[in-house]
Amino acid sequence: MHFAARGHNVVAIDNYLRRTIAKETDSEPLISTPGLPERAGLFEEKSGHKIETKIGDLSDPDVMFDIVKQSMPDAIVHYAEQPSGPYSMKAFDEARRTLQNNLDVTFNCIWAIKESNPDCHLIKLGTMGEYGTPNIDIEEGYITITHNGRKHRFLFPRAASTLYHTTKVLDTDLLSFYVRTYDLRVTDLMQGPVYGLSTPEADLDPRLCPNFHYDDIFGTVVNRFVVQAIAGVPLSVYGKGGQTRGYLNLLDTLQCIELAVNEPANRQQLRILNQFTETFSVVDLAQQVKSAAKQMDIDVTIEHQENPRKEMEDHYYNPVHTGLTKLGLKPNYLSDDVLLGMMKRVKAHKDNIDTRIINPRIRWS
Ligand code: USQ
Repeated sequence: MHFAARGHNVVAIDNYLRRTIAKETDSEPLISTPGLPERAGLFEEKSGHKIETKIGDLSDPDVMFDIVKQSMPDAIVHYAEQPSGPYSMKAFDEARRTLQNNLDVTFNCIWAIKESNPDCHLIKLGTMGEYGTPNIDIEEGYITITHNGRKHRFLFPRAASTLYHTTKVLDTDLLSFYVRTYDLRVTDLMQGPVYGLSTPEADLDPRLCPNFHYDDIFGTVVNRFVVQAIAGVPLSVYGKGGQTRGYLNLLDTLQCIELAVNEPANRQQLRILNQFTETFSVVDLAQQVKSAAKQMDIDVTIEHQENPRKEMEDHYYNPVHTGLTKLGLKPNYLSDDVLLGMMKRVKAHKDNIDTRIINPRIRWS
């Protein structure tokens, strides 16, 4: 919708994998939305902008090759991955589905571009979680190492903490290999946890709302805390809450993708951009949600729960994020006003909140 509203010709393809998993795991979003063709129709009615839609599974090479050949895009935004860390840690079937889907789609996409549209710029959604939480500054994709008196530039070391994040590490290696070998144009966006449910296009009609999850499987922590505040349940800080991540507003996600599309990567090297606007710890986030909720006369409690994940709860975290700023990113930071806006919107759908899907149902061990 963001690109169509800016005059681009957009083709969107989906196989409803996330929707299917959400149904299978009782993790329905707060606001239910119609399928892709219905949403595109609604958007056209409201805005006058057309989006062509297709339902198909891009992990099937025929589907991928056909759509790339038919539409010959200038850019492909690849969002077609199973995006939940907890889901990928559930059991063998979920792990296998995540690994196969994510790597197959990336692999097919690379080959479709290489074979039929080598000028196409691929924008691949990676994750800041690829880097993990090392005890040194995190660079933007690459690091120069001096060893025995000689220097070389390498991909920054990766150490993910879920299988899902590990599939993105593997994607990065695949992309790096194919860019080096076949001179493709690829940008890998290392995105942090996203929050928000409002964009100018999505706000045209409630049925155009982005997927807003608050469950333990698909819900990211800011969205979860906002819903927990409205539902009157304690904010679920996992462990000590010193886990620090780089966050960004949904509006900034859209800006970043647009900036990447408008200035394509060159062919010599995989372009890696760290995509977040600010860092904070889970405890600091919980405090901010608590104080914003007070302005709505909601008294929030914060509860440190046993951490279902295996991750550092107290660590150094200093990632570089200058690439997107240089391309023109204007951040929308997490202010009390942003939180209040989210809370008001969630409050209007309070009756939909199912408190049974808030507590962690999946543990790493
Ligand atoms: N956390 C809590 N309480 C909660 C939920 C989460 O303390 O109720 C903590 C987690 O333990 C973690 C941090 O908050 O330390 C962030 O968790 P999250 O669930 O918001 O994000 P994560 O699982 O890391 O994954 C999300 C998206 C994923 C994306 C990633 C970016 O689901 O698709 O890749 O954010 S990043 O985290 O930078 O890798």
